[in-house]
Amino acid sequence: MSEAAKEKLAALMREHPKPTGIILGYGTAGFRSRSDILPWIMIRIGILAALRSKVKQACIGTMITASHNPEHDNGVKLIDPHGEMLDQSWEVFANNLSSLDDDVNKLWKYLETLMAQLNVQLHDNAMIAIAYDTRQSSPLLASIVQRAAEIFYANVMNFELLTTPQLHYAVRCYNDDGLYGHYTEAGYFTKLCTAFQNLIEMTPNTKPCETLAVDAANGIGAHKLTYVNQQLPGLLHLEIFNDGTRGHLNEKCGADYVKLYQKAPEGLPLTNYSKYCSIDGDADRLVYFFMDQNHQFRMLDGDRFSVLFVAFIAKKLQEAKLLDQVQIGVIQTAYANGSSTDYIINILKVPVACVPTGVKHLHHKALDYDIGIYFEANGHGTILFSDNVKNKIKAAAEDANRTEAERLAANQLRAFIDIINETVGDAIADLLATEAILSVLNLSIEGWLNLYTDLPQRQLKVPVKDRTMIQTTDAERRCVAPVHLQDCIDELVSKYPSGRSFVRPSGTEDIVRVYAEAATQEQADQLADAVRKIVEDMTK
Ligand code: 16G
Ligand code: ZN
Repeated sequence: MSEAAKEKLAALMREHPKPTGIILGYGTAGFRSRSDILPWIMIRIGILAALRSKVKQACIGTMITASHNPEHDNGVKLIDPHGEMLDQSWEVFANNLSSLDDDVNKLWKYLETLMAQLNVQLHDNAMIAIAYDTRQSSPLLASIVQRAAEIFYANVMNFELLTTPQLHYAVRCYNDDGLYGHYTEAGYFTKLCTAFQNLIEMTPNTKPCETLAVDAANGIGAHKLTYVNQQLPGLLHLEIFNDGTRGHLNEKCGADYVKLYQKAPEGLPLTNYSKYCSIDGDADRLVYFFMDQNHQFRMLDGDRFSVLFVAFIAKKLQEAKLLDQVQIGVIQTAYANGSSTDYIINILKVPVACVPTGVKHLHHKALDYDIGIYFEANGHGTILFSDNVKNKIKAAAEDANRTEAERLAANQLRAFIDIINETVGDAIADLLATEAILSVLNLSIEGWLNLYTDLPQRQLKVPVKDRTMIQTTDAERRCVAPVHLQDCIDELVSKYPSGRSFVRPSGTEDIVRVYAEAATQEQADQLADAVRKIVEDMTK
């Protein structure tokens, strides 16, 4: 391999040395840490992105963000050719590169072996798309990724400020030769907003969208949502708060804060609007909320989007006379409120699959259906439509032998599909989809909330000596270690009407999480507390 490339790499490593003793693993959120200790890992990520691109002969995305974490954190993750998350088999290469110290000869030797194994050459073409959120540390980290990738002969497109889902979308479009849309930011907004406009305008008697107050978490979404207002005058109006001009990123605001503390964010007036939503720092999570007649805070989380989206899709498939030809499925995790699962199975008659926590598990399972709808309770989710179902809907919309009502329903579905960002959960796309459905179904936010009543629930964090002592099975719903822990949980749960509880080790923090739900809040709290005590006892 080229000595010149190796020398450039050595120079870059000297500029951004790896701090001694640091260990960073590529997890569900990629590499994430305090931003000041991240520059060295950006060198490794830039190289890995270039190699992945050479192997796949496609553009690979590199998103720099720490999502809902505080401003001083940052992170990076790779995006695969179809806009999905990096294939799990490559996480080990990421971890190997991360564990290597700053010895350019050793690193180079590892890379030579890896390239031989992957059957690629230093000079092979590569294309990388980089973007970042609003954190101060982001531009520097992006420039390091770029320089490292260029040493490995990658062409780099730096989109600079984008939401995470916008970059996923751009990568998909770029590699699909425009079939999914145009890969620029203008292409993204044109696709989503045109589809929104079409859906509203083709539907008779829609309910006008009331102004939606948005808590933008002082992050990237604040900049981007202004395009929605520009593109949909008279159709949708967003009043944007926490736009980064005053408050700090994700501080006492944003979707994660609202979901976790089950309370309204700071920084917006709670009396002036009929409905509100919060997105997170990189705009891939969304939750809605409003103040009810008794001035109580009411939240609509990820489970509610699943229910709303599946209700709309099933209704339109039925109207288009396509329902019996299409397999719909909803994918949830153990955190989904039991009432939402019951409603989807028993009222909407749609099957529900449960998978372990983490977007990659939900996304993967959603591929099993013609239409796979997935949301984590935290507000991250999207819908996957198979090519087969897209073709069926298109054919129905254009079939002159069908009634006007059938064709309208098929056309509504076609427009709806184009609002959705199928690559990954997208707060902007999910917001547009939600507003469109509420308008088309003539549903108020109270009407949406009243579809079913959540079971009261409680979540606790339990610090333990070693969280790996807890091992789970059955999509994290049951414990297999320590022995007898599950028996004890079962016994406790049996004492509570509508009781359910599970424990799992966190993948992102050094704690064990306890979840409990029951018929009343008091009972959910009691059950959670009782389970916490057993966990503490059994992990001493
Ligand atoms: C990560 C996951 C998220 C999951 C959360 C659980 C992705 C992109 N993100 O943020 O889906 O809900 O971890 O965290 O997969 P926990 O393991 O600490 O409960
Ligand atoms: Zn996020």
